[in-house]
Amino acid sequence: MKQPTKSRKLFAQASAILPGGVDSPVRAFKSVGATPLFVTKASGSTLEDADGNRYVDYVMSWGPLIHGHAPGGLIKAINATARRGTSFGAPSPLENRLGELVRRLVPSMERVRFVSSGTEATMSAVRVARAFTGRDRIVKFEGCYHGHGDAFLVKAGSGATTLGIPTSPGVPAAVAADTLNARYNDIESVVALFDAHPGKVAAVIVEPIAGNMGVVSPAEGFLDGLRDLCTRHGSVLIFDEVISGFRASAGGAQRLFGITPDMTCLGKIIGGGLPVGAYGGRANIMEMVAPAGPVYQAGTLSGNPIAMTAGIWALERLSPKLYKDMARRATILAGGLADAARAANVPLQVNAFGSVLTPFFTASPVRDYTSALASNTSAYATFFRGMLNRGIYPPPSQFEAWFLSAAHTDRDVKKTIEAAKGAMKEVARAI
Ligand code: KE4
Repeated sequence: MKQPTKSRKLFAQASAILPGGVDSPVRAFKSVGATPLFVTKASGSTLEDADGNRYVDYVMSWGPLIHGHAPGGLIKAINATARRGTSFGAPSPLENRLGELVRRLVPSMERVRFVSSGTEATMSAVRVARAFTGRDRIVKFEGCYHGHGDAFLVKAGSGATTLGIPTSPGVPAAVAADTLNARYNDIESVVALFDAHPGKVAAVIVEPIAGNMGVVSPAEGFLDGLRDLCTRHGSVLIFDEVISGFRASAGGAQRLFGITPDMTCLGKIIGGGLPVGAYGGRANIMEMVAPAGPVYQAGTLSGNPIAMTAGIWALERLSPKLYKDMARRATILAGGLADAARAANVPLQVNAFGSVLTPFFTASPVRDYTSALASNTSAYATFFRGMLNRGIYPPPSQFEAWFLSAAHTDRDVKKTIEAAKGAMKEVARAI
């Protein structure tokens, strides 16, 4: 690999323009002790940086690129739409088309509203749930991340945890007071909150498969328990499927687990790599949203035709074979990482679910935020740098998910496992 000279120069320049030199904190490589690589192009499963180094990519834009980087058909479809106009600020048939696709794949979403990010989707869903129930409190889970809306930046996961600011300054105490944190996979902690705040909980928002403390699967009965509690207390159950939507299955985690939330938030894959988020759910809840109802939410580029085109292209190509192939490769990769750690005598737990996985540098199983936080983040940083030097690009944080795609090959996985054998030896020397 060539020295990242150009990336270093670009980062110095960016740091004088953008706070921390990036437009999203987790990209800054702050927790992995390296200079962020400036990417100039990508194709399939490969990223290329400004210095011409190529990597097998497991960030995949943090999840949207289930079909890989820049598939030919997607580029063609986007070009065709762009030639007819890039943004109308008016309804277009493309929104109907993507809306129909979403409803077919996620039938619980009887009505859908498109926005431009996962954050907009979750913020709006919570506002609607509060209006629908006339209540203010929300229950979320320590270590889950629902975007950067004020209500969610209380013990939040993803970059907030990576940077050690799970509860962000700037969130008014009054707002934080309405956010109640429970423990993931601990239904009793949710019962306790409902008991302590009778008749006050508007919604429970949960990542049905957690991805933002690293990958943590729901324990047996956990999601069913949330469904029962919300039904019993008249609270809205919101599945934040920004990661798991169209990723865990074509119908998301809710189809896989057979649980129907009242509302669902989507992002990432729904835009095929372009900015699209969506929220939706039961018609009688979504009819609250302006202009059908009184709850205001709007967006200049919501339903943007080019973004809709990319989303339609991505969702029309979700097939059983796609999920089977990705899961098979993810299982081989998870096993290879575990074997490499064992051979180097490095404590490692690998959590995997379908096409996502996280190697946690800890000896005990990771089932929630507390056990995830027990991971040795400096070991992860050493591992990350070792993988980068061997042409593999994992997420620059212990508390994120690795994503596979249709573009990842057996050869990619083999190369990654080989690289991990070397990187794990470096970890063993460092810890
Ligand atoms: P965006 O606003 O970043 O599109 O979506 C927010 C969001 C909401 N819900 C879940 C479950 C999410 O994972 C996210 C965003 N995920 C992070 C990565 N874990 C985005 C990467 C970043 O912040 O740069």
